[in-house]
Amino acid sequence: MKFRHMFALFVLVTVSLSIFTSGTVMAQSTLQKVMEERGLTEKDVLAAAKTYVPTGGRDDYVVFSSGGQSGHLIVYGIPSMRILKYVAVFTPEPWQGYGFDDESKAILAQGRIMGKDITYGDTHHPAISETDGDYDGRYLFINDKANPRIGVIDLHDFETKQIVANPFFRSAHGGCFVTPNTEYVMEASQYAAPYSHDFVPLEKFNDEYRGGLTYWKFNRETGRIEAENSFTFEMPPYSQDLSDAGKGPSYGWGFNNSFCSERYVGGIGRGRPPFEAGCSSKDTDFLHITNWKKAEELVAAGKVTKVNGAYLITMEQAIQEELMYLVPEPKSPHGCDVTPDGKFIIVSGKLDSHAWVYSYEKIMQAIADKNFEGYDPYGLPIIALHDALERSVNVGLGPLHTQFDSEDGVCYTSIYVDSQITKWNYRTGKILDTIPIHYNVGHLMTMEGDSKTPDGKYLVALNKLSIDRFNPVGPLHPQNHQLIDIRGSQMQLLYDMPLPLGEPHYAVAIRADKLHPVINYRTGWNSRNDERSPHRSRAGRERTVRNGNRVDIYGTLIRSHINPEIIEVTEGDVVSIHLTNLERAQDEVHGFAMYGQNIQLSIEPGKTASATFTADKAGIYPYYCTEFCSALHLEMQGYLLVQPKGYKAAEIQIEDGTKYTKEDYEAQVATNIATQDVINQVVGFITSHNYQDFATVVALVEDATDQLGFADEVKAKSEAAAAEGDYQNAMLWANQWWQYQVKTADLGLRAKTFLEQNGAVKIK
Ligand code: RUQ
Ligand code: CUA
Repeated sequence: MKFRHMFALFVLVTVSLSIFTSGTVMAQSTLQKVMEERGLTEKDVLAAAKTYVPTGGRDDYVVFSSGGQSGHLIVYGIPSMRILKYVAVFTPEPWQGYGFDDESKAILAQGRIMGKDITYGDTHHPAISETDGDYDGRYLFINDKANPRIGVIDLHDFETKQIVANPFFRSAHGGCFVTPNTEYVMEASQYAAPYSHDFVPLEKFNDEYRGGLTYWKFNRETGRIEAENSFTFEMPPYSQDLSDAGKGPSYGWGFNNSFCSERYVGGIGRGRPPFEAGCSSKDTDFLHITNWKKAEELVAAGKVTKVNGAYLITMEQAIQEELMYLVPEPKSPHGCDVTPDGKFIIVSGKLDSHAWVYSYEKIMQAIADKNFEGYDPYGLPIIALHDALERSVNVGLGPLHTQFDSEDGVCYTSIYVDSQITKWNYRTGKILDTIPIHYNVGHLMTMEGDSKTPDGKYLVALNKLSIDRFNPVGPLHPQNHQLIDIRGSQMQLLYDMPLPLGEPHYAVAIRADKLHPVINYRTGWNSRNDERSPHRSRAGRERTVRNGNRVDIYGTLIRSHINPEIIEVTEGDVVSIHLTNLERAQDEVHGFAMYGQNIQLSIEPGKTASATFTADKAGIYPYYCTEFCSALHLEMQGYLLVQPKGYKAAEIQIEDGTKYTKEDYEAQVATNIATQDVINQVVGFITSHNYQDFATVVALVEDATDQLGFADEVKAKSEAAAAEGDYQNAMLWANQWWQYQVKTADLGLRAKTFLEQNGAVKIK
């Protein structure tokens, strides 16, 4: 700590003022005043300038970070470090309605373990889909270590589409890592357990407990994992740890490090030394090397049998077919990172100070020569360390993970015990730079840093502890992501970002221009499975269908009303409310919350979402829209009336609280006519410009046209009532006519502003 303070002081006094010599004297003095007032150094200001994204600006990279135990995914931008979204994966998330609408409940149900709902996840490693070894921005995968599951997120809308649970494992740490064309998603087990779901005593650990590595088959067309075409390598009960897929020359192979190859079973309570003692007593563990390409051919040829309903390549078969090999790894290793050129695999010795660089070429040579130093207790061939190793490099005490720079050979390793990042060259073994980190760093991430062509530029240290960094908020501190500039020869710390969610183990960063998410859905869309919803409805087609005690309500949402506004059911009915958002305009989301039923939906433009519940208690249940969607958002409301069994409706009519006259009606009509003039002017502006070239505006115009159509319908109703001298209803319908006009004008003005700001040209 002392050293770090001195270092900061040193920088403070030595950095020259030269960077501020340009610009006006005025600006300079203002800047200096702010610096004085806030106690900022020039180094601080430079760091701020490197991370600041001016209002309205966008980030160059988008990060997908594990949300740790929250079971979510955290999305943020670089260099600004602004959080953009949490994507719910394994855990309900109310804002997005995830785990509240029937559609997403079905996704979460895919992740049940032995029939139980698991509503958290211990997420560790997100992976972006790849094409030819580069991030393609289409899909994202993330694992749950505690309950071996994988979530599949489609980046066209940033929603979770699928959860698969591993048929063999009881925990899975070494996922998700994808093969270069996302043929497979790798998931390795961690804590060995019997493959059967039965009780097997610990005494049978060596014989019946197993580790393993699953290659989940991914179908790019459907965007789903195909459990039926996936296969698992049975592995010894060593704790398989992290994985990575070969690329370039090593394409077709996968690599996993491991620890506790001692196969030690602790038991403090039984008087035995704990796991940690027995699991780190040997000098070496094993790097597992698997040939997935050849395994895939065996599966296709029908040579692999299914266990627990899934393909299992037994160790016996792997040995026979020459699919799996081991190489010793020193010192309770961690990390397993294939270099961008696919020629080397870097594993760190967690309990010493070396990173071990294995040569793929040497490994293949040993395999070709059948040059093995022996066999493990299960008969797996072991390649001698000196036959596989390219070099070992002293990078600092407790090295963990390695990421890569755009510059050939340059890489960065997180050093847990020494709390630093070491920049070094895996081709020469030279140490290039180090930077201290606050405090223990786990993973680290460079931009597109585990793809075939890393961008480098920035590095984020994902720190395990954040003592002294932020305003205190109690014993549980936020997590800390530290942004480091790696563009120069020396690394420079720019920014600390507190993350108040879980332990975000790993993150991946993709160039922002590779992501092309949609802004709305086709009307009537089930976003959770990406199909048209059978429960969709359209304007004017809202209806209630009763079948015994089942009631289905097919409703719609549009600024600023929910249709239906009154729902009547009988105590004991099973009620499904299906709501379609009729809007198309960007960000015009409606929510739907109801008293006492644990219902909160998020219905984005075009989406259809459903909520099913039993109306088990008679009573009055207000519901409303939860997004401030328009000036009359608070009026976007309704009542569910749960009537007691045998209830007879009263004969009385609803009496309006306010009475209207002919004069009220005429005044409203005058307002409406004036409003129509404004609309006409806006429409004139839009149609005289090339608005068709702007998808955002086209969507706004479509919504506006809808609203104007509704205005015409109720205008007719208003006039009909007036013709009969019913000024009460004439006035109410005239007011609704005006509401539609206001929404039309609002949409039109948004479209006009957009055109003005985005350089639309006059065409007529
Ligand atoms: S690993 S503890 Cu990613 Cu360093 Cu999970
Ligand atoms: Cu819709 Cu508020």
